[in-house]
Amino acid sequence: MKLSIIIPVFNEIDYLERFTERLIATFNNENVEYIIINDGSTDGSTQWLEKYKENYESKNHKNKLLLINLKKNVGKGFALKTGLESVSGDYVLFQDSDLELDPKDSIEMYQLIKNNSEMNVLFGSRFISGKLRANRYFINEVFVKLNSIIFNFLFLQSITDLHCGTKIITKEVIDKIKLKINDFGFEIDIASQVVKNNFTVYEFGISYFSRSKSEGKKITWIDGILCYYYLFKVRYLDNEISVQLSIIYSVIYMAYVGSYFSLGLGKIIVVIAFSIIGSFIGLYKKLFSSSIIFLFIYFGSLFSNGNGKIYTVVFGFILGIYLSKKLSLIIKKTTNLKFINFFV
Ligand SMILES: Nc1nc2c(ncn2[C@@H]2O[C@H](COP(=O)(O)OP(=O)(O)O)[C@@H](O)[C@H]2O)c(=O)[nH]1
Ligand SMILES: [Mg+2]
Repeated sequence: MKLSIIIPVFNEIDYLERFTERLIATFNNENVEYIIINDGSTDGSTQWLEKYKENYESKNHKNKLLLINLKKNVGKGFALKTGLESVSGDYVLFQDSDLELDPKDSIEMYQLIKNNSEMNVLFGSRFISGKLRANRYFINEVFVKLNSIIFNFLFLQSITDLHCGTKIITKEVIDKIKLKINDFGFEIDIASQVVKNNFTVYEFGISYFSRSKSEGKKITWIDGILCYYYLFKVRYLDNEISVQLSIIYSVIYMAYVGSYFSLGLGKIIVVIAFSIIGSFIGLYKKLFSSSIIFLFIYFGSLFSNGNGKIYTVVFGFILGIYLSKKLSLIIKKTTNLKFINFFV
């Protein structure tokens, strides 16, 4: 078994010495390869790393060290993707180079995933650890938790730390997913792809020692705002056409159904809530199933008047979900026409 460790570096001159020492000491006895992606550093990290590599190679270590110098700074996601192109191990570890996250935790994670063949994806989490932890930033913490909740809501998952840099994934999974986001949205990209491909995300508690901007932290509030676009993108834009169509279709009819309830400001809120429900129906039900649900909502609306209507509509909705599932199963069993998958 071999582990490929991908290490993004951007202007980390203050940490590189301590970081590399700790990393090598930790993984020395394992079969690993180090892939350092230096993403256009301008603070002397480049020269330091080149010298370090020379020195490392002169000592005849059994583990290979690869240094990739990118000319211009593109972003953490791009650097990690570049690193992935050179991977030759069975497992890939993403390891930040800033000592906020400890390589000692990463090797514990590696032992775990190596010894559990059913595990393909192991994410580090700073929130379930019982390990040493020093986070001095209230706002950062709130956003990490909030984004994790939004991600979980959108993908029906239960991940505790969406933005943790430490992750181990088998090469097999890496080969199945296609990463697209170049900046700090990388973590959202990888989590969403893993989940969309039906791999189970395991989590392991790791320690955390936060650093400040003046100590070198690069992530900014702009990255924070971009996260919401990325969350929307990975859930609602990066889908097959059949799913895109059913999302549009069910958002429209659910907004229409919602517009029948209450008045004024209340009405707007109801329409928004119904549209969100519609977007979920679109994600999980294709055009045929979605239409069955719509039909039953319509039937429900015929059976009563005034405020009581909501109950029969909800009943129709639930019945529609149940029957659409049954019907889809029957249709899928009785036919093997390919185009059916587009609708059912
Ligand atoms: N390649 C690359 N790495 C980056 C960039 N920005 C940050 N990093 C690296 O990504 C890791 C995490 O960066 P940091 O600013 O601490 O963000 P956080 O830990 O995600 O909050 C560190 O190892 C940085 O050197 C970038 O633009 N390119
Ligand atoms: Mg960091």
